[in-house]
Amino acid sequence: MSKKIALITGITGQDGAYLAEFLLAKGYEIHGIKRRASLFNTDRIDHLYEDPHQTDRRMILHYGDLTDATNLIRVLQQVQPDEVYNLAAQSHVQVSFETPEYTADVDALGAMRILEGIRLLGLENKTRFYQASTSELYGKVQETPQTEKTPFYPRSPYACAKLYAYWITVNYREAYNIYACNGILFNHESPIRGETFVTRKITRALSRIYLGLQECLYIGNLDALRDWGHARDYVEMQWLMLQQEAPDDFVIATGEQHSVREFISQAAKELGLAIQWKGEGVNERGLNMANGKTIVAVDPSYFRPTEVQTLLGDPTKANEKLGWSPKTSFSELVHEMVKVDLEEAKRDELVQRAGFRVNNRNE
Ligand code: NDP
Ligand code: GDR
Repeated sequence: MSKKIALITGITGQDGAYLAEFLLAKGYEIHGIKRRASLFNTDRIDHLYEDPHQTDRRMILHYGDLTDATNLIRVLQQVQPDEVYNLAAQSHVQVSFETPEYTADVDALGAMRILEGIRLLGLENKTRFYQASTSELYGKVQETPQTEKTPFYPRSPYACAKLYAYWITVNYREAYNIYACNGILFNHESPIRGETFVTRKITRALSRIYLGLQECLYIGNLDALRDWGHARDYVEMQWLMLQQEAPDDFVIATGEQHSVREFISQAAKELGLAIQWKGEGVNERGLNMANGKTIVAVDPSYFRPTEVQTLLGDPTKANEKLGWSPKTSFSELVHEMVKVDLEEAKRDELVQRAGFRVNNRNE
């Protein structure tokens, strides 16, 4: 049997990198869409990189953008993929309040452009489509825990855009018989999570505080509750969803919930730091119990105009129909993230001691 071909949008992101690794190990030929940037932007997949001058490559990158329909159609036509994983997005909820139009263009219309490309090229019976849907769709939650049947109530421009993408995926499945699925994924993290999402921000900052490279972690809503899993476990599900007899939509979650405050305390524990919480609301602080210094402080600039206060997924359907269950526990996830960020911080400390500048961004 000839090898399967997958096209991954968002291959340079967290999930794209894990999925690329996963599909290569399965013997796929993979194609990824990367954006033109003024610097190299392929850090997360550089270990998979194959020299473009080499013949017989199994990983090929194409320049492109989800806002550019002609580009997407040309790439689809050239690649003729068996599977498309649409992971590309302006994926930051808070940033979406500042860039609502762009977020809608990429996250909502981007999905439609790919589906329409599949249709225009007559690939409806060949190409299977995965849409990276999100627990943010539940927003102001109507039911706990959330299942595939829980009503949506988006609370950000990001979630509103993803709502369109969710329904256009369902619509193209029903209208044109395309094998198209939504994975409604709850938050998933890893050592290669973007540095401005809360988990990575915490593990990175606390590691740097531990080594004296940073004084304080400035944080937003400490009470937000999330169902955090590991990205490595979740990409397996993205693939599994495209291997079934019929397309369907699935919630992917751990079924366990923790607050941002708990995440901080757990990460601090990993570093041997004990945190004492003092004060309330915007005045709440986390003190290092060893020396009484404030190492965590609330900064209201991280509050969102409309917040998603609580999310908890029920992955029963994925478990029963796909035999999937998450492998990594909350404490293992935090452990792995802290371990890698501590190594990075140690490297930065050496570089700084040798008189060179390091990236001290703290946002
Ligand atoms: P990342 O932010 O790490 O990656 C996003 C990817 O999309 C990057 O490769 C980025 O490229 C690319 N991208 C952004 N804008 C465009 C554009 N206009 N055209 C083409 N590519 C673009 O996200 P994750 O890997 O964490 O998430 C993957 C997908 O899953 C996203 O759609 C996200 O919304 C969704 N999701 C994520 C969850 C999570 O907890 N991680 C949970 C539920 C859904 P570049 O590297 O150049 O910036
Ligand atoms: P989220 O992830 O918005 O759930 O979207 P994020 O890590 O940004 O926020 C989680 C919760 O933590 C609170 N929070 C902070 N968040 C950030 N980024 N920075 C802070 O300083 C901070 N302090 C508190 C937030 O208010 C929020 O309640 C992620 C993205 O990956 C989406 O693309 C994806 O769809 C969803 O997860 C599921």
